[in-house]
Amino acid sequence: MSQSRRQFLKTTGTLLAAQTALSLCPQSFAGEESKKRPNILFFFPDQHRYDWIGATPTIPVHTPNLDALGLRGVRFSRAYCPSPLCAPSRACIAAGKEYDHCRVPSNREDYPLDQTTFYTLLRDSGYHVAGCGKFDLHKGSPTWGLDGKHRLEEWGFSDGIDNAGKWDAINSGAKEPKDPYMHYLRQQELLSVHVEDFNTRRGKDNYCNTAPTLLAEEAYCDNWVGKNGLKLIRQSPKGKPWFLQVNFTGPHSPMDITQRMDAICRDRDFLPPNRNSEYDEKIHNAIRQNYSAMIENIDRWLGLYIEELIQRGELENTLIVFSSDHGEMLGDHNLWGKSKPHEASVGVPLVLAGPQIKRGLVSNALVSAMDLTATFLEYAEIPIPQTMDSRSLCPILHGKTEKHRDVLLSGLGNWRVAFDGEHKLVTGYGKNGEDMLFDMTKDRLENENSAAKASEKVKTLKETMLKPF
Ligand SMILES: [Ca+2]
Repeated sequence: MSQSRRQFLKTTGTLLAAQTALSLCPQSFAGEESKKRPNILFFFPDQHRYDWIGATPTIPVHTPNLDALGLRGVRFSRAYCPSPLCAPSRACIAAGKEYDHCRVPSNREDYPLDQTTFYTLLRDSGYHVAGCGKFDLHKGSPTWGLDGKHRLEEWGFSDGIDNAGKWDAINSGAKEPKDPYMHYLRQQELLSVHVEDFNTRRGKDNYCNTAPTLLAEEAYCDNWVGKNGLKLIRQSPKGKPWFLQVNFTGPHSPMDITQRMDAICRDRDFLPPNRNSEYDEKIHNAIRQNYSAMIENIDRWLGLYIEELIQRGELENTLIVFSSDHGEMLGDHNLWGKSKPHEASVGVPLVLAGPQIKRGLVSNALVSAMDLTATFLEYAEIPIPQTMDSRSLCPILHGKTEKHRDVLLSGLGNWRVAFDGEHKLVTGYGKNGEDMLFDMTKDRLENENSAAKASEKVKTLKETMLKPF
């Protein structure tokens, strides 16, 4: 028999075997088919506000790898988180549900395990589901284990390393490490160096401490997280598509950066925050330099991961996603951190590139980071459960439509946001909880409350809000 004939029979045999396996498997995920489904790489930094990306001309933060990802794919200019706080935001994405449906109203609750996560759905369908960095799905009763594997299986992961966020690591493990990062620092004899450094960054003015940490480059948390993620990709089993979520702990406060990062961020001048009366411009500029340095370090890791995908020959068949759990006020309106209904707090960066995705598209559709859940499921060829609020971004990503949601919702505690693309209504916020309405077509900085002048609009937007669960 000729070589080509033998080859042909071998191939046909393999195909027939695969077809038989597929016909026996109702979901068509078994055998050869699973190889075709894309890998998914989800970069998920903590507290990265929507406008701090290279594409914003007025902010001198340099994110060449994220910019390049946007040119290879779609960048959303109006992406929002479902709730601007760690645990609720991450839970909403895990569940594919709006804040009022997700049953994680604050950082005090654990993720309810009777509510399926998309991680579980991916794993059950044959994906190797991995994650590293801070997961924050168990903020109510955190337990990581020194190997970071305590809760991973029940959330739906196949592998991973769950570490504490910046302050949880210190508050839980300053004396006796409780999570894998502090455990690593102790092994390196750097635990006290890190604890002492963070003790200088406490209190109301903690953002003002912009001095670099004494930790070596490789011991800095986000670099340790980045390395863990690469390891997880390399450990993924052959023949299965993989999913990896990299939950960086930065650019969350405090403003700790390494000496390398310090050396490259001091030459840039930022505009001061909007309506801030707290510190002088020099202090604001230094804070902003550190924030930009943390973002740029994560962008550097994005470049290293893309390099890894190229080396593995997997770039074309990997869906790459970059977003964040919420933003950072960074001094706007005299506010810092998150938990607020303002754009800087609820707005997040969102860039996707990968199979079938349009190249170089900037979409101004209203989208929620919670819509990633259905997007991941659609890429994995898994039916989207009807109980989910998440709506796949694929129609926009594949150039089939320009519109997504009529109204975008977000909320936390007593306040709620409903935004129709022109007007943004905030209810229940602040001491008096009075309605606030902003015309986002000309006031994205939210300086003028026009609720009193537009009662009809307020009423219409109120009707779109959900009843709490
Ligand atoms: Ca967070």
